[in-house]
Formats: sequence, C-alpha cells, structure tokens
Amino acid sequence: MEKKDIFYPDTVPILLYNKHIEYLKHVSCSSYGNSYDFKSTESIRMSGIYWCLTALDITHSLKEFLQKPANNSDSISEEERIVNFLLQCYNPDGGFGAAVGHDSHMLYTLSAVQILVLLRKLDLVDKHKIARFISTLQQVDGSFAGDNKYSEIDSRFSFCAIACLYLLSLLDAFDLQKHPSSPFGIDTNKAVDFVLKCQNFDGGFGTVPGSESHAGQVYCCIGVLTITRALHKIDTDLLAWWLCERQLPSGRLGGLNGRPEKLPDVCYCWWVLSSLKMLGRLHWINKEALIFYIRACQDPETGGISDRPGDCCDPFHTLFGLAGLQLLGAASELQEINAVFCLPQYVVDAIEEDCCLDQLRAHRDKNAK
Ligand code: GRG
Repeated sequence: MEKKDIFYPDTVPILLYNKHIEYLKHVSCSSYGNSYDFKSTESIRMSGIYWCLTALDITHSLKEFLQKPANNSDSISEEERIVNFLLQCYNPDGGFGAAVGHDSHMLYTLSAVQILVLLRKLDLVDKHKIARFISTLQQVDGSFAGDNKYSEIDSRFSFCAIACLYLLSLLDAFDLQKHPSSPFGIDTNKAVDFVLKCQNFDGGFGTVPGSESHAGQVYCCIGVLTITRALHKIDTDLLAWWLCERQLPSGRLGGLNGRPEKLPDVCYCWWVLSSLKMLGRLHWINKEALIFYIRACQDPETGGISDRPGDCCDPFHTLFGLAGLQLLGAASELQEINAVFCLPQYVVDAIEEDCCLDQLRAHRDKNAK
C-alpha cells in the first residue's frame, strides 16, 4: 500500500440500484428542504439539483419523481417547483446564480442549462441572452472568468462556456471567426489556445498555464478540445498514461486520486474515466479494481455513494459513482451517460438532432430565396 492510501473491506455489495433511487428521491424531494444538509449547501444549490436530476435520470426514475406533488400538496409538482426555482435564479444579465438572489456565475449557468435540457425546458429562457452573458466573460487571452465581479480565471470556466454554448446550440452562431461582424460572440480559436497552454510536461492540465495537473481540470480541458474538435493537438498517450497513474495500488487495487500523493475519491472515477473515454483509452484502466472501489463506497443502509468507504454519502459522489460504473460497463441497469457533458446520452442525441434539423431548415430557406 502506498503512503497516501486507504484500506478496503474484503467483500463489497453489488450495485444497490433500488437503494440509490430511494436515496436520490429523498435528497431531491421538497420535504428535504428543512434539513441541515440542504440549508448548508445553498451556495452550490443549482449544481446540487443538476447532480440529483441527472442521477435520477440515469436510474430511470426522473419522470416519476418530477410528476410527484411537491410539499405533499396537489397544487404544484416537483418539476414545477424546480423550474420556478431555476427561473428565480435567472438574472437580468443573462446568467444564473447558485440560488435565489445570488450573482450570476459560469458554474451555475452551466448547471442551469444542463437542468433545462434535461427537463426539455430551454424555451422558457432567452438562449441568446445566456450566450451573451457567457461571451462577456471571455478575456483577451482566450480564457474565461467565472463571473463579472471577481474575474477568477480557471480552465473549468472555459469548459462551462464552451459546453453551455454547445448545449444551447449556439456554439457556431457565437463564433466570432465565423461571424466577425457580430456584436457578441467568443473567439473559439483563442479559447482552445488558452486550454492548450494549461497542459503540463507530465501530460496533465491545470487551472491556468503553469499550475499543477489535476484530473478535474483534465476533464474540463479535454472536454473543450473534444467539443471544438481540437483533440488532435495534444499527445493523447502521454495524458492517458498520467490519468492511469491515478489508480492506487492498495489492497485489491482500486480507487483513483486527482493528482499524485493524494487519497482516492469516487468523483475521480468520473473526471478520469470520462477523460479516458474522450481519448479512446478507457481500456487502459484496471476496470475490475475500480468497480470494486466504487461498490465499496456505497451505503447499504441509506443508499447513496461517498468519496471513500465508510464516509457520508452525498449527491455529488452518488452521481459520479453511478456514472463511473456506467462508463465501466458495470451497471446494465443504468442509462448510457455522455462522457463530455455528463448528461444521459439520449438527451445529448436529442439536442444534436434538433440542431441538425434547424441547420437543414435554414439551408432550405436560404435556397428557396
Ligand atoms: C458537467 C460534470 C460537469 C462539470 C462541470 C465545474 C466543472 C465542470 C468541473 C470541475 C472539475 C474539477 C476541478 C473537479 C475536481 C473537484 C474536486 C474534488 C476538487 C478537490 O480538490 P482538492 O485539492 O482534492 O481538495 P484532492 O483530491 O486533490 O485532494
């Protein structure tokens, strides 16, 4: 066992599918709103809703949950409650805050857009206004700030910007290279150049050029390069090797850490596996050992998945544990997940089909003139 590692139990349960659905419904439900855990997570509320709804969807239980009456009343469904909350977080600048009254931020704008596409409710918002908000956050070097107030720069925000524009089907329309006279837009080439500068000698990526490689940042940077079709610009094998080195050799092998000398954590099953999938190197990881690790992090009593065996469960680790098992092909009960957007594959397919249809219609109308 390495210096920074953990012990595992000898036996672990199989995937506790029904227990996880129970847990997810419990923490997503309006009646959970009075709990300490709920109140203390207000600053990340929008992302919390995205994690829960995505996990409910890949466990085939979203529809049923959304139709339930909220607060045990007949007047409003859980879906209406969530949509009302989301619209209250939609700010006049076009972005979304984490909760009602919070300033717009790139992180929560992506979560809100992900929720809207999951619920098929994008028509409730002004897509162009959201895209304009995102475009105002691009800096001269191509990077993106998280908000207009503190201007923190991070490759996470590059991913949020590019992923949002793609999910809104506005990535092309907002590309200044393609529409140079447009008053709003982003420079996609510069966005890619910035992300490429975040790659280190070890193959990994950091928050900004020169900062330490971290698996979470790798996911974001590889996501940007995948969406913009620029993945060929990096040394794939070097990065895939660094990602595989995240697997710790403890006990029966297993969990992944986010950077050298750190403890394993279930969330890296997502950040590392989705990156390997985008790179076409998912088969490089020891799948059996990782499946064992994720299963060991399940709570057999309450359902839900935690970061490490025996810790408390939460929606973040539950989503990424389930999504990791799905990518590993170890959970036939789950719906396929898209490795770039962390949304059910059928949701991403529907967006791409709608976008193709719109392009065909535009082409037909242009030719008819
Ligand atoms: C669509 C899934 C999705 C995400 C949106 C915000 C974002 C894009 C990605 C975040 C990527 C990231 C940086 C993940 C890492 C999260 C994490 C557990 C950070 C913990 O960092 P440390 O330093 O932990 O506290 P370690 O494990 O290094 O000790």
